[in-house]
Amino acid sequence: MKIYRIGATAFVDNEGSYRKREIVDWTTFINRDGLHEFLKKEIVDWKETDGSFLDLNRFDPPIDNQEIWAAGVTYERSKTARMDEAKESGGSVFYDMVYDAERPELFFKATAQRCVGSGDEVYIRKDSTWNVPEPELTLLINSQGSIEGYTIGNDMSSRSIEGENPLYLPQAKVYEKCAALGPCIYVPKSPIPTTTRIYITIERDGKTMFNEDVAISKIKRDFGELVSFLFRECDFPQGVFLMTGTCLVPPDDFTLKVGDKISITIDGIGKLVNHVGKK
Ligand code: DO4
Ligand code: MG
Repeated sequence: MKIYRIGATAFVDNEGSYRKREIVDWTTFINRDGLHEFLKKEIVDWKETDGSFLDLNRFDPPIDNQEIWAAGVTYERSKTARMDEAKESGGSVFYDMVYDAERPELFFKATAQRCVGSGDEVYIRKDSTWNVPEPELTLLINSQGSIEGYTIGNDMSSRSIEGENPLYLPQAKVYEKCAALGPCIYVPKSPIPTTTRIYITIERDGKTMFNEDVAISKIKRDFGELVSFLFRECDFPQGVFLMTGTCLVPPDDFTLKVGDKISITIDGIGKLVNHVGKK
């Protein structure tokens, strides 16, 4: 089942049959144990609709007041890219260490206010010379620490700022429109399969600049392990979204430009599309 949010209305796609209803409190709606089972029963009373809403090219991010966190250096490709970018600053060693350490890298990525949905613009920092999207499978975790759904995340990043000094990570990662989530929350009956693939395409003036894909089985860490570290000393009364890290890194001579189109697809979930805009 997939939940899309358009304004105050939730649309549920239940394997090709569609229902909709106005949702007064999005947090109460998504933050629960057994979201899949709940939805199955709940939507019986919702209004039937057709699938034409899927033709819209904009969806609200499926978030209310949850925090967005991110895991880093969870794939080998992320480790090597960051070791290269931090060579001059002497920061490479930290990426190497964290990849093998027991404690994963977890960082605060965004408030809902800094997050956009599919069809919205994301921004790049004006004080950054090297900017990339990071396509990441994103977990919806409820307040009890249980993974209830999945969405697509874009962890927009400044590689020049991050490379200058690893201590600049919050500035490389957190700024206006630095995160995108969507187009929906995928709520399967069982955990997403490890054969699931993530695909990214970056287009400029209709020309493909970067196109790659990877299976999530390449991840070094278990999702349960990431969640358990995240919940160690933090409570999330409304639930939380956790981006699980990137494995798809454009070549070092590539940087995003205003107008670029970023399309991220994840099997089973759908496609998150954003253009790079300007503040
Ligand atoms: O350590 C820097 C950020 C890592 C990250 O965002 C990722 O691996 O996806
Ligand atoms: Mg990332």
